Amino acid sequence: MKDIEILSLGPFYPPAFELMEREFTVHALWRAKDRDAMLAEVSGRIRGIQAMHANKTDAKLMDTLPRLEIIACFGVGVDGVDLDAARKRKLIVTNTPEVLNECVADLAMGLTLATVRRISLGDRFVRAGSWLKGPLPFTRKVGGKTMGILGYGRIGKAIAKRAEAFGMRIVYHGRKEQPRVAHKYYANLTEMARDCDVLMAICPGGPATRHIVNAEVMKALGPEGTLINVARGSVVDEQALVKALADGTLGAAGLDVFESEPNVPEALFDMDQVVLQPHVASATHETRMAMGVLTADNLRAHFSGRPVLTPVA
Ligand code: NAP
Ligand code: 8YV
Repeated sequence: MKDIEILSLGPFYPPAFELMEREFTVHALWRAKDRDAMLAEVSGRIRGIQAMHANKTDAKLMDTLPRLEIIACFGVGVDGVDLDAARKRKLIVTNTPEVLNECVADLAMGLTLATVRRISLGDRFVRAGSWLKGPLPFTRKVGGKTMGILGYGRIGKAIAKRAEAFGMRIVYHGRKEQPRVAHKYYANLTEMARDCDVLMAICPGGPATRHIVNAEVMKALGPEGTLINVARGSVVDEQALVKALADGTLGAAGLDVFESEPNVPEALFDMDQVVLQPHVASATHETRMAMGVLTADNLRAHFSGRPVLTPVA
């Protein structure tokens, strides 16, 4: 397949990336000293794009690549791709669903425990020698509490399984009630936030969910409530979040994603009720390898004339 030329917009797990590079002729835009010069040189030959979620794959880029057939995303979230523009140009878009469910759910549950039980604070407390002066203040129990899942999809369901094993009750919100799901459904996110202790955001990013977790939702979650965001930074109004945490309107937050990654509001750094992660929910060797292999499998399938494995509808 070396005659097939692929434009890579962002690097993914190196061992998997090398496999893709061995198979196709890959032009890595992120390695180029002069990106415009590289694009001008290769644009007429590019038949596939490989993109990360943070790479903007818009109509303008699509129009500079006249032979483009497929956009293969490394990641399940495709909020970086202008899907309408891709559809209009009859481009195939693929992502990497399912293979990351377990690791993302592990981190989501880990963040829940770390935030509610103040595990990072306890670690800092011991290291600073503060234990010698007295005990850490009590925290809250996780079991018996309600987790409201915003986005009860593939990953949301894997999180629910874990939370139930910790004795939590599950409720969920999405655009529609799901058939054959026993958990209570809320059509209104604020109402669900009012009734739950932990609000777990794991829906897609993009314009439809931008700031869906706003000041009103945080107020409804309340001073004893915890927000966990493993979805996208855009899903949460970050300014409102900082304010709600600072004035105690919202109790605590565990965050893997941010509005302007890798920039994180500095106001969060000094807050003991906050646990921060650098967008690593899927970042294990095993899962990143599986995501990379699936990205390349989709490209291979398409260029062999077979249907891609995981098309984005
Ligand atoms: P999925 O199976 O498609 O599930 C998405 C869920 O979100 C569905 O239950 C859907 O329900 C709900 N949803 C969609 N649009 C919504 C809206 N406008 N308002 C409310 N709910 C909405 O996707 P998934 O594989 O679980 O992945 C979910 C997202 O997790 C990804 O898109 C990505 O942004 C994020 N993610 C983050 C990481 C990380 O590293 N932190 C890793 C992987 C994924 P309805 O259709 O009923 O609305
Ligand atoms: C990755 C993710 O960090 O799959 C997603 O949607 O957010 C993560 O698994 C990201 O896709 C890397 O581009």
